[in-house]
Amino acid sequence: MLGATELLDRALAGDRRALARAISLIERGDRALCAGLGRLRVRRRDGPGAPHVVGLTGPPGAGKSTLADAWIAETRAVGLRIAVVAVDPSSPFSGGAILGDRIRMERHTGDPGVFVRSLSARGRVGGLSAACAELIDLLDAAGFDRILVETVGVGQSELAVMEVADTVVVLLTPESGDTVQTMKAGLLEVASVFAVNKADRPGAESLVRLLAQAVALDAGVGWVPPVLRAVSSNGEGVPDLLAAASAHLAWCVAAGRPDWDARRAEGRVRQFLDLVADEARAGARRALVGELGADLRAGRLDPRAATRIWTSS
Ligand SMILES: Nc1nc2c(ncn2[C@@H]2O[C@H](COP(=O)(O)OP(=O)(O)OP(=O)(O)O)[C@@H](O)[C@H]2O)c(=O)[nH]1
Ligand SMILES: [Mg+2]
Repeated sequence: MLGATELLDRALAGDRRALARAISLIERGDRALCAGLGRLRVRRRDGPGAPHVVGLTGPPGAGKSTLADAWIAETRAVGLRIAVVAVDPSSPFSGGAILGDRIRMERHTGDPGVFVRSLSARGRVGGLSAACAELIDLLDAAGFDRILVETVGVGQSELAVMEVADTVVVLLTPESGDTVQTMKAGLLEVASVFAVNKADRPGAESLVRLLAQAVALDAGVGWVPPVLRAVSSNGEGVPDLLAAASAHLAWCVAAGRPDWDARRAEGRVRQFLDLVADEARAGARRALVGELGADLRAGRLDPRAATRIWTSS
């Protein structure tokens, strides 16, 4: 077995199997490997853009993976290297959606400028946002120019993952009208760009209007998210989405990066909290093999009392 340092060296030198293995270790929160990540030359620490990290979020089946596939093609057409991370927030009991993603992006396998990988956080309570931030550091150090992070839904865990992105594309479909009504504030908070996908179906125009109105009402002095339409399955509108994402990045830089810095700051705080949760869980597991565990199992201690004893020890 390779040590963490050698594994990372190989991954950075372009060895894909080493990269895949390193990512598996990140998923498990391997201490030696994650410590090694801290020593990498991560370009993003100096500012946004290299690599440009784009979060792609939206309801199940909105066409995120289809868009990611088209995004890869556009990016390769201009010679840039791109990595796609499909974050799998499902519990180990309900997983499985990822296989479809793999198959969908299969036409790019064999292209050394493309790397596609799913990420789950099995065994890490702190979960996905810390693992995702660590993975992005690794892909950054490995020299990818663009990193696309696909997550399903627009809830708390997805927001956490989105804090690692420079630019967030919220992908909706003509069927998403109700979601937009109920989640309007949350969507506006997270979106850098709105994309109404499946614009080949009826109802796209009215959703575009609804979103445009919501954006206009919310518009302040900062970045105003454009509302675009796309048909990811045939690539229509995809170049405009890439252009809008690049424009958002350029705005972040030109405006003294207020948006970018705020996201990064929240992301760092959340990553810290996640890592503390991981550590606490590991510590508590160790405590279970001793007297505390025996008393808990025998019913001499209730879980809350055991928690008090463990946290004060
Ligand atoms: N008509 C139409 N169908 C589309 C379009 N984009 C994607 N689809 C189809 O929508 C279905 C779901 O697409 P995916 O790309 O898997 O969607 P997803 O958002 O990644 O789904 P999850 O990862 O499961 O949340 C597939 O059958 C696609 O072929 C589009 O622009 N128009
Ligand atoms: Mg998908």
